[in-house]
Amino acid sequence: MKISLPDHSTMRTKEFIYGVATASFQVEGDSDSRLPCIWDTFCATPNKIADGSDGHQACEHIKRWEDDVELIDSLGVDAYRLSISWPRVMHENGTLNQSGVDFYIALLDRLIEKGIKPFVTLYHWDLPQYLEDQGGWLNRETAYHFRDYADLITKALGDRVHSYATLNEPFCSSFLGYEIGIHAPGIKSKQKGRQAAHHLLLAHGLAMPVIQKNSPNSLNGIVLNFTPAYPESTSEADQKAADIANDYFNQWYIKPLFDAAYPDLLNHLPESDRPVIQAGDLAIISAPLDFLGVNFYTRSVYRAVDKNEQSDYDFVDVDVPDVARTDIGWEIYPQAFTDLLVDLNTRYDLPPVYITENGAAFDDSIDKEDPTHDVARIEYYNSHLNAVHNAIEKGVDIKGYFAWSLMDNFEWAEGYLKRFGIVHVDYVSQKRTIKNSGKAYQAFITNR
Ligand code: IFM
Repeated sequence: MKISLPDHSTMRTKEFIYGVATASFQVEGDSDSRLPCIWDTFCATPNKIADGSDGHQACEHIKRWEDDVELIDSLGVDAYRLSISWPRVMHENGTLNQSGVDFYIALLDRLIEKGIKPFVTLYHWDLPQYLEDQGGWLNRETAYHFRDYADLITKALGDRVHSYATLNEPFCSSFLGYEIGIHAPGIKSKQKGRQAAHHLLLAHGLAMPVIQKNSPNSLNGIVLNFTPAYPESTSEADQKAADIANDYFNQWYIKPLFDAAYPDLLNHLPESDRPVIQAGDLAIISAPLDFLGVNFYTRSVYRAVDKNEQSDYDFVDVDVPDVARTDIGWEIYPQAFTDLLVDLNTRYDLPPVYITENGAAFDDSIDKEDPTHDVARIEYYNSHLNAVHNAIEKGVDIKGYFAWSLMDNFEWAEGYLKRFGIVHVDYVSQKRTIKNSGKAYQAFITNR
């Protein structure tokens, strides 16, 4: 099994950027040398993480980063997407923690030496705990703290960064963290979920001009995740349910960026669930972007709520039977990737798009003899890269693709049980072994 695209595909040229991605909390470990963050607290709370694990050790990337850069280089990729740990580079008094900054400077310098373009995300969910203690993303002030952190860190990193993303997946930070509480900080409230989303987007909008000023030569933008919503049937009611879910989970995060407005759905929410939005906020949020990062994994299917049914929302998430799924239970449906990209391109005046995450969890340990035999993951990459190719053929300006993830790592509420890596990590010895999917990706990239 190998990865292949049609001969004429622009994704087979050197202009198209291929990379691998990770995030600070998921790989770094060495939590003693930084401030505590909301995920340390969440992991320390009983029954929040499937295997009761935490990020104290993770992949020991802080200790092993030099070997990890060699590993990245050996894959032949053009770029590496990483995130900066806010609690590692900032002190509580709002000044930079130079030893944390020095770690990233050394890492970025080594990547550049190897000809690997650094794509840096400034916030991949590890909010310093002291800010959560002041209300976290429910406190408007956190958006201003983010702007100040973005200002200091982008100045400190100089011209080393090829691309900055302000946030990774504000949907996850707000909906999973503050609305249904399955991610840190574990709060459950519809109003708070929407409020956190608004303050995250505000943080992004406040930081954008600062980053553009400090780092005018990098590509600066944001990374959003999308789970396209499909109706269970062709009925009008199911279509409406899917449209509402789409507005609630997807358009909510992108429409303010490009249209300076939330979906109309905002006005249909009960007053008590609506976020507080100040005059001028949407103008800040809709600051121009150099690129949009799109993360895609799966789709969802919805139906209308039955008359006699109790439901928290105006749609019901349908568990489609008998479909191919990854180990995390997500349906494998690459057509939704093409549909999504074409739909976004139709709805909005998009800047160049980078696929900043795509990949799959599979239980590689099923083959205990050789966990690197991950044919299903190669199939996933092949079908999804072809889905991206199809979107380009339909006119979407897509410039790059990042596999999630470089290596197995801490998969949030799933702990270390779900493996997304194209490199296997033995968490006891910390040995890294390139899986067959990593070899297939490497062969595909080097044969361009
Ligand atoms: O591991 C995560 C990543 O941190 C953000 N996007 C989705 C991935 C898989 O769940």
